[in-house]
Amino acid sequence: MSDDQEVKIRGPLVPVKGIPLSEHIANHYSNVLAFCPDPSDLLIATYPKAGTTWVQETVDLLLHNGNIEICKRASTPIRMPFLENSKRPGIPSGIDLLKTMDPPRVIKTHLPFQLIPKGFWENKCKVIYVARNAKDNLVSYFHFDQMNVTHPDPGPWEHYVQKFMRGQVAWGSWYDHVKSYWEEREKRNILYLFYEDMKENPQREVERIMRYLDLSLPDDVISRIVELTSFENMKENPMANYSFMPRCIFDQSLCTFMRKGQVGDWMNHFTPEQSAEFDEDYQKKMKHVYIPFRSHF
Ligand code: PPS
Repeated sequence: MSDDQEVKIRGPLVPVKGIPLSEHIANHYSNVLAFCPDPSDLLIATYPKAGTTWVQETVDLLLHNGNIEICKRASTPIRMPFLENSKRPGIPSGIDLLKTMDPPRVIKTHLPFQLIPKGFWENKCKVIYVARNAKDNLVSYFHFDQMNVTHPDPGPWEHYVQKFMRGQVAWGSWYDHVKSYWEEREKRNILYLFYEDMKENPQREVERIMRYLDLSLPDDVISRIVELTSFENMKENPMANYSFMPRCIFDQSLCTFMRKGQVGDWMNHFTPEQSAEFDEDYQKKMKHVYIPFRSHF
């Protein structure tokens, strides 16, 4: 069977321990669960569309002293394997790729806390979690689900808002995801970042990541990393902008992966009525925990 034939267009979501995942990921989850990381491995965990690629690029540059040529050695998912992803055209499964790499490795995941292989916690791996305010995250996911033709069709905007609120999208409920890592962050030494903080003051956030990784880089290198990881520069970087993904997975003629990179784009999508309904539902779902999200500056 060729790689192309393995890709199911608009495939269904299949629950794993109650979390809806793409079928190809759900079918291979037992391999993921059996994965045991090295204590030196770093996990970058996010709900989809929260700023994963941005933090991945930042971390890779920090680990390579801001050297962009080294960071262009391969595309993002080859440099930093996507833990739960199965084999895709031109990209081995995350697990197979990890077997070819020596620790320390940087690993991406969208799995909620309860689906993470427990070796990450037993081995006290460092974990960076990035969260993005719910409304912008939803807007970004809506566009992504149009462009990622392996995900279920997002349908019209007003239906998608309801699906997101019910957690009926790949990797499940945004609310449960952000809460699960928030509640564990101190016990597990998780660095919990916000997309909005990175937009507001990228220098400060790059330095936070640097300190978490026990690195110490001079100011000019930090400034260079901030510049190299700007939205504009990453949009033009073929190793970070997912232009390498075949059209049978990401059809970027529908929407580019590097779409807008803004805080507050939700205001261009939600009607006042939708926003009010969303906020009321949000208060109920988030009432037991305060996470300092900002949906505009
Ligand atoms: S994925 O598919 O889950 O890994 O996507 P992810 O990388 O988490 O999120 C993609 C969104 O992040 C935006 N992005 C950035 N914003 C600001 N600065 C930089 N450097 C940057 N890189 C990626 C990207 O544009 C997506 O957001 P939207 O709102 O759709 O533009």
